[in-house]
Amino acid sequence: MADQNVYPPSPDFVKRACVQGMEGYRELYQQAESQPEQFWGALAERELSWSRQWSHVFEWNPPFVRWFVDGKINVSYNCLDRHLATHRKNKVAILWEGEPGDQRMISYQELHRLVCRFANVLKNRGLKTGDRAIIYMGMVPELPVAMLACARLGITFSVVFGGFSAEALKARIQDLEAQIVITCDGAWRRGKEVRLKQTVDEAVADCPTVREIIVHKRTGGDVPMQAGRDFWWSDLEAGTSESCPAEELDSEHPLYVLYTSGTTGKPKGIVHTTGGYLLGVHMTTKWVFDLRDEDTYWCTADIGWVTGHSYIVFGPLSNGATSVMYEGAPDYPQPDRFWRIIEKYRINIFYTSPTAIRAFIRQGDQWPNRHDMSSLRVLGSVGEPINPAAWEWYYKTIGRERCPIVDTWWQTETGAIMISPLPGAVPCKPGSASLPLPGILADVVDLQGNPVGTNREGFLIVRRPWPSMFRTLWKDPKRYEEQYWQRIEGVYMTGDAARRDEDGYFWVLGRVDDVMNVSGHRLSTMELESALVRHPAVAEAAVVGKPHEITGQAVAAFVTLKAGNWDHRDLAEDLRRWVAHEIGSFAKPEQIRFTDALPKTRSGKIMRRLLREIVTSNAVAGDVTTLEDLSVVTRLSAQHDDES
Ligand code: 7RM
Repeated sequence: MADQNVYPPSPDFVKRACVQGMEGYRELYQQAESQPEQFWGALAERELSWSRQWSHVFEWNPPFVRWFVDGKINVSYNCLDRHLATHRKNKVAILWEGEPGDQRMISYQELHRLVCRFANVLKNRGLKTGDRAIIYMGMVPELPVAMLACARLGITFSVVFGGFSAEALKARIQDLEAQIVITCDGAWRRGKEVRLKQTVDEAVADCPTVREIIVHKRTGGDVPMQAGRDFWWSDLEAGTSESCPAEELDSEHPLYVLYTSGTTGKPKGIVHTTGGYLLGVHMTTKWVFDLRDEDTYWCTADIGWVTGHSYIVFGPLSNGATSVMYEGAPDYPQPDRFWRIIEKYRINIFYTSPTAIRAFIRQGDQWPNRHDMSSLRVLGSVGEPINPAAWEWYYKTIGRERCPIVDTWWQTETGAIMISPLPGAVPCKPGSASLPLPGILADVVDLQGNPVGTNREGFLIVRRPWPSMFRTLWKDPKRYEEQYWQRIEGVYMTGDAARRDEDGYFWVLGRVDDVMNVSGHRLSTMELESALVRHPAVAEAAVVGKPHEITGQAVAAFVTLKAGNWDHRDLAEDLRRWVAHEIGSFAKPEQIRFTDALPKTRSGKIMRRLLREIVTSNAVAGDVTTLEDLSVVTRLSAQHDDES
């Protein structure tokens, strides 16, 4: 710890920054803490366009909160219409590059037109405020167009990541009781077509609420269209009006639901609403990325995850930024695709994940070194803790020691960035997300809610509601209350462990529950285990995260089999395919070990902690006194890695 590097912003950077120096940061933080109503009220008034003023800034009936009570606002209006009366009307809003190399530069005027026309399509199909849409598309501009069109009308949407299988898609459509699915024929990934419409067809077979499917043509692949149910986007759009007034929506109208893994097999529908969410993503985009009007900004996330919602679509567009969107894989056709994009469009702000960074490190410095990336000014990281070695590489090899790195800690639930350096204010320490943003009263506590001491490990919590926080779980307010607000009375429990150092910096250590993080995708052990035991050969399964150089964690599965004559090698392959089918390919176990028993406590709980030790070090050093049968562990530790 003692010889740890600290990187303060350069004096030049500070001079031009939106929040300047530690004094600037402290002043904002102090205002937000001591007078939250005035602080957020003034920002909402200055930064957003409302069609009706609110009566109260917030109303806190723990654990439920409402922000900008009685206010009326529209997210699509704030991301589009209000820029049309400014110098931004012909500015590029979405700068898109397809995987095959095609390009589109869509100005704010043009994006507004596309959104209005598609909103009219939805209206013509009979959809209205309060209805629900599922969006299952690849990374094409029509994806944000669909989101903004829904937002314009108050149709609550849920974007489902294109990597999810038909089963996973079906569960989300059913839970949301969606009337419509918006999709593409396919998407390009590493030169191959991912057939999205085919997956939708499989999924909707069991979804009686779905009346229609709208299909945007991206790949031109062969897709069967069911008459009366399936429609091409372009056919419906032909001849529709370019004008569509934005609905004046209640500040608490549900904007979207995003499903995320919890500790049970059933994914949770995180509900985000309108006014507070927009203010949160708007302000954090400005503060954290130090966004300037002339910047070209690129967040490499997929819009299927919250990072894409908040920091490709709503945060940047609300600020009138140029947001870059790339369709395909980072290593296609070669490992320098990202660096080519940075050079070609002179990207100024680049926001990616530790998983991606670790993959780049492995490919070698020759790939970034052959590109001119001097346009870069701010680098960002999100999704997992970034290990100091990867941080240093990112700083030197990508930022050429000129760019602050904002290590942004937040969650699907928090809606917006919570803990991160402000690049012109807070000195960076590699591996630490540093200090909480204004209005975020974060702390590290024990189970009684008492702060633990300096450098002590504890639960990361937040004491006060903030504008962009989720409001509830879709159709499950009870689970919302129990899971997030009652474990430690009266505070928001993040589910992460953390410690604070002598400077008050937060070091996030990872999840305290049984949730894994593979390539920045959240996966619950329960979800994976329930998928595995649905396979006819499997008796029991236990899944743990195994540290992985590139993806952070990889899925390791321990499986006991039903009686029968199984060929382990074939079966392991079959189980991987099975998981890909049940959840998605990203969830495939890297390692499957067959065993005759799982280590369990006397009360029958699988001791995943021991399995974690086994996959990490092939030995068990921790406490085994609650174990029912010690020989199980001895046998498992003696097995080799590839013994499947
Ligand atoms: C944005 C996002 C949330 C979980 C969170 C953490 C982990 C995310 C960081 C991080 C350490 C970071 N939403 N996490 N960012 N851990 N440092 N900068 O990732 O809902 O999908 O995941 O991800 O465990 O609780 S998420």
